[in-house]
Amino acid sequence: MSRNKKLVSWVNEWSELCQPDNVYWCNGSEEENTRLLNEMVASGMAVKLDEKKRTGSYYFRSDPSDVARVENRTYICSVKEEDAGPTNNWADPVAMHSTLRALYKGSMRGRTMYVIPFSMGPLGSNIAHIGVELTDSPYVVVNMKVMTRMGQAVLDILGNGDFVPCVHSVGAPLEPGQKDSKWPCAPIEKKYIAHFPETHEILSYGSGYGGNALLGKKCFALRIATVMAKKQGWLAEHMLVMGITSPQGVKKYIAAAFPSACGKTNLAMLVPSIPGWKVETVGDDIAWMKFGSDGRLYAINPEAGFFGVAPFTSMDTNPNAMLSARANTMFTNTGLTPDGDVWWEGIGYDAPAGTITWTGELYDAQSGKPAAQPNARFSAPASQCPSIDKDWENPVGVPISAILFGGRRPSTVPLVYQSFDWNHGVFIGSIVGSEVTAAATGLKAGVRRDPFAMLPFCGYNMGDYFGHWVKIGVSAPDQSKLPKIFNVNWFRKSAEGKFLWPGYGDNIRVLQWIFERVEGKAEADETPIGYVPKPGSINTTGLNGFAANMAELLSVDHDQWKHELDLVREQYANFGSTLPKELARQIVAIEARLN
Ligand code: SAT
Ligand code: MN
Repeated sequence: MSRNKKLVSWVNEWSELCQPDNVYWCNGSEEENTRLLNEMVASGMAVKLDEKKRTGSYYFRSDPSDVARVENRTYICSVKEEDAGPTNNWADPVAMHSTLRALYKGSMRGRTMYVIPFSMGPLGSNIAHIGVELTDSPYVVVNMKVMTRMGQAVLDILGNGDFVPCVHSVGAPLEPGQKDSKWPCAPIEKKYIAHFPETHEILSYGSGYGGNALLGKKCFALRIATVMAKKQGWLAEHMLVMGITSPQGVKKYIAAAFPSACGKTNLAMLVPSIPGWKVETVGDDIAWMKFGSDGRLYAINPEAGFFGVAPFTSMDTNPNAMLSARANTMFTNTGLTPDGDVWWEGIGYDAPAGTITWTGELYDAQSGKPAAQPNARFSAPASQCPSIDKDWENPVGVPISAILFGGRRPSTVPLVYQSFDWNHGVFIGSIVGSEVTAAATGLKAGVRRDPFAMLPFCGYNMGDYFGHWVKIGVSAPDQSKLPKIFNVNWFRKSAEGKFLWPGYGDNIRVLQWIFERVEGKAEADETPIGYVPKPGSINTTGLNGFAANMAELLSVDHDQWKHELDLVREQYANFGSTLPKELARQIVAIEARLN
């Protein structure tokens, strides 16, 4: 319990509306966690994995309709529609409140309402913020325990202070005597993930899965936090944070944003292919950044765990993620082996006979039906990651020397280039995108833009968000200490459609160039689009066949870039008058340099 009057009356108000059988305040203890897990095993919602193979780990299968975030049911409910901007679904806050209140009425009948106090960021850090989530899902409680710092310690720090109010219900009340389903949830047309930027409130209804239900993650640490950050002059970003140490023992931290399916978790935990270099992990998904008293930009990872995609994670592609998930991990929608372990496509070995799929059928490799849902996840404590950085919980954060953007671009975009200055870097962030083929997705072929990899995660008008980035550059206490901004593209292909760059551990070679640029050492050519490595300035020792591709990897084709700028103009037109003039000017300047 808490003496925080606002908190207590808010909990009372919601329990009166949702009518749970009980209200339980989570203390965050091991005993509490074990009891909830045992209850879920008893009810059939969870399977305890083999204690020797996966100590303290559990397996869950979601309803087949509830496997990912639901962007078309995700709303920004600002008072004014234009404050949500052209890239968000807007809904009127008063109307959304009344729709949701009708749904929440009695929605927790037959269930317990859990009160989860949680901190995004190390307890007591001045970059951290506190939220409280009400939920009727014990699955959410045990996952929040992995993904955040939660429980009594958070209430102690909160005192009478302010918190971000988060309400979650799976939207499946139980009538007396009614048997619960293994994964209760509501049908898609009743799912709502609603954010209220003016009051910082989050209301989530109908889904039990990931970012729809673990409200500290995308809902708070990105959508609501972007709103707080704009007001307060800091940055809430969809970025990994990693430390890189050179063979000389010099260490620098970088933050990096990529759209989904570009290997962000793999990069955060990279195992370098060249001797002497070391990579350490601060976070794999979200960064909160504020200027420190020395004028540098400091980042914390607001999360305490990794909510990683399981399929195609293996000891080859990401040993550090595999080792993070070897114990005390929650698995959702992977396959389940007969000896009490998990299995997924691309894990690096064949499925043992008798493996059961995420839909509960016997796995048959010939059937074409995967054992793991493609978005199957592991929630693993970050502290278990072999590459975890010693300062990952430092309340001060880590000083950021460089910011990277990137996407999947088979053509046009070189392996790496550096912006001329901060605003040019903001431009680079604003045009991030991945190329999609019509065949693969049923969408229009072309570059799907995902500015700053924040398209589904910015809680306000994206044009104003660009403006906030411009302002951060202007308001920096010391311009010379701003991080340098780069774009990387591991996915460039030859005319024959072959990848020109090996990726994975060899990406350290590009990080080395970036590291040396920050030190003022590595050489670059000034091109119309930015500073591109001089031939020979990227370490290709031991790269074998790929070394011959360097010229093509680093080439800047003027015609392709003129076309790119036409596409950027189209993209920018959506933002109307909210597009900062500093960005519009970038197009003009690059075009002039191309001619
Ligand atoms: O389900 S989450 O939003 O937490 C994960 C993701 O979409 O990247
Ligand atoms: Mn993410």
